Amino acid sequence: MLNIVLFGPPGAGKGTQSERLINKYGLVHLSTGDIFRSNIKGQTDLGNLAKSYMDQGKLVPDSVTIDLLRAEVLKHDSAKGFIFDGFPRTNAQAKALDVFLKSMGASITVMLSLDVEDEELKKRLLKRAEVSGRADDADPKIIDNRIAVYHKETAPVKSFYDLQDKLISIKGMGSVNEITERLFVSIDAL
Ligand code: B4P
Repeated sequence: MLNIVLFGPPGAGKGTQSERLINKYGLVHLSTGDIFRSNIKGQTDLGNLAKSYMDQGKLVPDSVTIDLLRAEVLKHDSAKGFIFDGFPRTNAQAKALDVFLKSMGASITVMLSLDVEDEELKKRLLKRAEVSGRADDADPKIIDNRIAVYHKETAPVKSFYDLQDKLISIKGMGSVNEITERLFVSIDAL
């Protein structure tokens, strides 16, 4: 199995690049952000809970997110592999994912971490707000909070994979095509 953690700050291009990777490598794309947004749209209990955190730029609690992710993986028992987009976002999520994959006789192959400067992230998210209707993209203060939460709670997850020799940092500045090419080169060299 090829199991990729596509990692990076909010607006780094995880969702954008995931679309291209699934086409080339035939992987199942699991985006916790997308799953939360579809629950918000359907006004489910999970959606209402997630919205109360996402609208403030906070992370949804680990207990909820980990259970959700496990359930999604189990829906795809014949998958060639997964792209985990936006998960894990905390060390607790990373540990839980390792334990869960091990129970299935699998593991993470690589973490591809997109490095993008904070000012560029803010520009991208404000631009997306013009079309996305996402409350968490529209307010510069909430964007600042998402970036601060990333540096404090999420960036440490890189060390978790670095210690396992699975971290590859990718320059996430430049055109979408240039970044896709860098990702393809790294994956093809695995
Ligand atoms: P996510 O849905 O994961 O999304 P994201 O961080 O906003 O963005 P992503 O990196 O995917 O950006 P994209 O490609 O779209 O998270 C949203 C929220 O959900 C979190 O804040 C949190 O509250 C919650 N959540 C999700 N997972 C969680 C977890 N595991 N635990 C707890 N909470 C969780 O790119 C952004 C924009 O930039 C797009 O408009 C795109 O077109 C543009 N763009 C991309 N690449 C570009 C490039 N190279 N140049 C110019 N623009 C580019």
